[in-house]
Amino acid sequence: MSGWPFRFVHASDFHLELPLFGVAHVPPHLRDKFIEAPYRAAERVFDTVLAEGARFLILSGDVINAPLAGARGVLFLLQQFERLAERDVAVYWAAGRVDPASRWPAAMPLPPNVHTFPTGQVGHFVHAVDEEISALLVGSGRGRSGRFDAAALAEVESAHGREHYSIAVVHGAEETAALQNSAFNYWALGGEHDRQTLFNSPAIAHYPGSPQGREPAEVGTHGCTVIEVDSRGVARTNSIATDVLRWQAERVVVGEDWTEETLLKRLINRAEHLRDGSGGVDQLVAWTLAGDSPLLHDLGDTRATRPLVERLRQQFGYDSDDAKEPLLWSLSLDFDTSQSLPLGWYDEETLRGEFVRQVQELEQAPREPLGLEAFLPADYVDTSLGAEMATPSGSSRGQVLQRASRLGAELLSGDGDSTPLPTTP
Ligand SMILES: [Mn+2]
Repeated sequence: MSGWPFRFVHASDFHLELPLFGVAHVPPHLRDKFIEAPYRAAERVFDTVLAEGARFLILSGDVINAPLAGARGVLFLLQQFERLAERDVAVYWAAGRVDPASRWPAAMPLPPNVHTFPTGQVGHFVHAVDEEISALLVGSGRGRSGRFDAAALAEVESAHGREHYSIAVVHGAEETAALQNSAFNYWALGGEHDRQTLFNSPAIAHYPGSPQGREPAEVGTHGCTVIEVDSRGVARTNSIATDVLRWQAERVVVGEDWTEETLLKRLINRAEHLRDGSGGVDQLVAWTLAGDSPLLHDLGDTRATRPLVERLRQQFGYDSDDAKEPLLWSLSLDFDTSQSLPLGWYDEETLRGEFVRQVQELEQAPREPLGLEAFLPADYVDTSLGAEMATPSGSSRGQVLQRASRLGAELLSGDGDSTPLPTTP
């Protein structure tokens, strides 16, 4: 086919308006990074486009909430688009949740190499280089429902014959079967912040994820995807890491005979391993201790693990003068809270029994308010923190209750109680 082979880059969910979040305390030496990381990661996406000699860049939505990001974000994108224009590289952009065209400032028109898909209807572009046709791009901005119309996209695709490598550009979700049944060669999807491939042969449906993980749950490498289409029209995808701060969740199973020293040694080993395997990227690590070990019972609650966290921070969390190693900042060291309490406790006629039964009732009634906002100083009640405490979102509500259950049961067990807190699932 004429114009083949060629390469393009697929990215989404830059969310330039959103710094890193979700931790109680950001150490001063990492504050700038928390704010700058989304911009630096996005810039690396554009670097990748140029370095890979890609013909075009696909943006599958949630690139920027312009009013929130302000002039800086808008100017940043215009500059990056300009870099691509200088090398004759096009951009195809389908809006997501936060970046409908109406939010882009009218006084700052997009350069002519940037093509946006309409919202509420399907649009298409044919990407041609030197009069050689390489790709047909069909897409639409995200509608109110958050679902896109795979059939409407497929209709436009089939109207343009088979001589193109055909790409659907959309933000949101649809039944995988509906995507599989269409004739598109590549579904360029957006809206998932972690990378995900729905299927990859013979056609491909792929979410590249955000170039930068934003919160503790977005663990692991984040980046963009390079797609290489060969002369037969067969594509190969290659993930390129662009993140500059990487969230990690590390689970350590504590051995039965471990002492605190053994634990520290293992944590240090694991931290070294993580650091050496990060490819130079700084990392933020939430540690979880699990297992059936008396040591976990001795440690009791998270207060006892603070010296361990301090030790890890001292050793891995700061720049040293001599070595140029990436940083590894330990956010927390927690116990695995998914482990259940002994069933017998739920039947006891004791304060502890009463307490765990109450927590259980709250767990079984997810709409029941927890009333935690009552513990906040008055000034905070009307803030976002107050709102989150009044109605914590799904998973954090469960976590709060599990922790409360464990900590409360532990405190109510007292020193004289010989029943150790269970540590196995
Ligand atoms: Mn998003």
